[in-house]
Order: sequence, then structure tokens, then C-alpha cells
Amino acid sequence: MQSAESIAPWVDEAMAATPVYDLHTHLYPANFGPMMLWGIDELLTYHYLIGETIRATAIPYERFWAMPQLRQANLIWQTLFVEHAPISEACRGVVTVLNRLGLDLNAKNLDDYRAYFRDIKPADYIDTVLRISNVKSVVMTNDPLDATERPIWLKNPERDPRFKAVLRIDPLLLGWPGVADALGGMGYKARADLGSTSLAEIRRFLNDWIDRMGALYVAVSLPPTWKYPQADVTTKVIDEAILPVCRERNLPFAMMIGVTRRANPELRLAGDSLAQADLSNLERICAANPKNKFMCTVLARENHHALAVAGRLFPNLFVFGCWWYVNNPSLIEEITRMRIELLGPSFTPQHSDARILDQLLYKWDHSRQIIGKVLKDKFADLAASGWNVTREQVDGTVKGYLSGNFEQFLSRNSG
Ligand code: FIX
Ligand code: ZN
Repeated sequence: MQSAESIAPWVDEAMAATPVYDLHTHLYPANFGPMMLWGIDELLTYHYLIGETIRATAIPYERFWAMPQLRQANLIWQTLFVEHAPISEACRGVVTVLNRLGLDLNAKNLDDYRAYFRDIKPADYIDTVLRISNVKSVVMTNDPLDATERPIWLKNPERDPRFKAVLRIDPLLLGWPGVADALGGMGYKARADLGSTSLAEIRRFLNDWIDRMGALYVAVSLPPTWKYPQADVTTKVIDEAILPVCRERNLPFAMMIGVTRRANPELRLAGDSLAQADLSNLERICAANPKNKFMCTVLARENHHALAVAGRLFPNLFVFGCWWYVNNPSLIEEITRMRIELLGPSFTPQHSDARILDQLLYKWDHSRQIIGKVLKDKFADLAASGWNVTREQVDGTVKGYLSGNFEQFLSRNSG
């Protein structure tokens, strides 16, 4: 019988050797130009760190936003890394990135770090970061209504096969009646009345953009107040456009539930909040549409237990990731432990949500450590209960968590 000591290195080796399929990021390939973010100044001006700096300095919002990015980065470095210990998860992330790149952490010299990035070519840097982080595929967030992104797609960019597309439709679900004009501007005659012509036009929009992008799934983030079903525009668009198209195309519909946008608009991207949602709405959408595939992650820690239970109840629901405010070591550990206990090997513990390429280096480094820690405990418990744990079982479980489960869910027929 294997001991905890003999199982632990198997887990460590499998976690390190298995390439990740990162199923939700905000990363883009080099030929997406300004959308590809990388390097020390982008890392430092990540919205998580902007929030922490404005809090630490109490700088007036308008003064912060009036600064050019370089000066914002200087302030963030000075405040969070020089004047204080960089002990928060987002700060530690920058430290891990610099460390993984082999930069001198004792020097603490921002200009030296800037010099390192100066001569790097973005396309080469993608190769470097994916190699060091051992990530094989990253799933982008693609919004055809975004004024920067749309023209890029319309030029039929050459595709980097490592960057997969996802059709993100927040405005299409939550932006009525205003979104009708945006759709009209793109040649889709969808009016706020949502009559049968409008719904057909929304379906045409979805199909056209799924084709253009080669989208793997259709995704939305939803507020904690989201209800399903409800006599409102959101339910109508879901039931009569999104779900039929997803069914026909055998694509999952991913719901990220629990975000309250612009709770403090002064903080811009850093100003979104969260609240607990009623996940009976999630259960109802899965139950009412058994021929659709769904993916779900939730923002409130308090919702994670209910999400894992929903995953047990509905085979058409794929549970994934520790999103944003729960992407912290203590919460990843708690959530992953609970999910393994309720769902066994059949979910995806983590996605990175990286916005800046270099963040793959820390987000996966940190998550691999925690998922590995939990798995060691779980396999040790199993061995202590009398099961003959083998290296193949460990390898297979890790492969499922880091890539295979998601790939299988994508290829599975919706029934
Ligand atoms: O809606 C989302 O995809 C969120 O992940 C982002 O909007 C959020 O700003 C973020 O970066 C979280 O990590
Ligand atoms: Zn995201």
C-alpha cells in the first residue's frame, strides 16, 4: 500500500508536467495589437493593484486617473512594494513573475525591470511565458461589440492556435434597449421589442460571430440578482436565441454569476463588487434545458457549496474555476477540497482570468501549488482507507483537472 510520502512526489511531478488548458482569460495573441497586454508596467497597473494602491494612499481618484501609465506604475511600486510588504495575493503575484523570469528581487529597481522588457518581442514573449508556465492553450474573452476588438476580427486575423476564442455576450443579455443600436450598426435589425424578426437577427448575429471566431463556448457574467426564468428581456434572449444556437452548435453556455458592476465607479475596472446569488436559478436553467450544456463559476464564496451541489444534480453543468475575489490561496484551497469531496475528479478547479500575459507565470504557479496540496491530502486519505493508489490514477486525475475534463465536456454531445 502506498504511503502519503510516496504519493506526494507523484502529485508534484504530475502537477508540474501537465500542460494547462486555461479556460477563461482576457489574453490575446500578438496580432491583436493593443489588446495584448504584457510587461512590468501592465503588471503593476493591473486593476487589483490599482484598487490596493488607491486604498493605501487615499489619493483622489481623478489625480490617479490623470497620471500616465508610467507614473501610475511608479506610484503602485513605491506604495505596495517599497513602503509596504507586498503581502497581498496580487502583489505576491508580481514578485513570483519577476522571480520566474530570473530578475533580481533584491535590487527592487523598477528601471532595471523595465530595461529587461524593453527589447523583448511580444510574439517571442508569448512562447517564453507559455513555456515557463506550461500552459498549452488560453481561452480569450471576445466581444464583437467592443470597438477595439471588432475591427481586428473583421480583418480575418491569422489565428494563433494556442489562443482559443469565446463569444462573450454581456451587452447582448444585459444591455437592452441600448444594445439594439449597436446591433443595428453592425447590420442586425434587432429591436428592443424582441419580436420574432429581432430574435432571428440575434440568432444570426450569434451564428455569424461563432463562425468568425471559431468560438468554443458562449459566455456571460451575471449579477447576483439574476433570475431564471423571469418575464424579462434576459430570459427571452436566453431562451429564444442563445440556448437554441448553443444547442444547434453543441456549444456550452457559460455563466459567471455574482458580479455587481460599478459598485464604486470611481475605481473603474477595480470598482466591481459581489454578492451571494440564489443558485436555484442556475438549477432551473439546467433542468429546463437538458439538451444544452452549461458551464458555471460563481464570485461569492458563500455560493460555492451550492454550485458544487448543482454540479452533482445536473450532468449538463460543468463547474469551473475560482473566479476573481475567490482566486486567493485560502479560498482556492477550501473550494477545491470541497469540490473534490462532492464532485470527485469531474470539474476544472481553476482558470487564471489573466489580463496580462506575464500573470500566467504566477496565477498557475500559485494555483498548481494549492491544487497539488489538496490532492496530496485526498490521495493520502484514500490510501489510508485501504485503496491502492497508483501513479496512473494520480496522473489521470491531474490531467483531467488541468485540461482533459474541459476538453471532454466540449466534445461531449449535448444529448
Ligand atoms: O467578467 C469577467 O470576465 C471578470 O473576470 C473581469 O471582468 C474582471 O475585471 C477580472 O479581471 C477578474 O479577474
Ligand atoms: Zn474574466
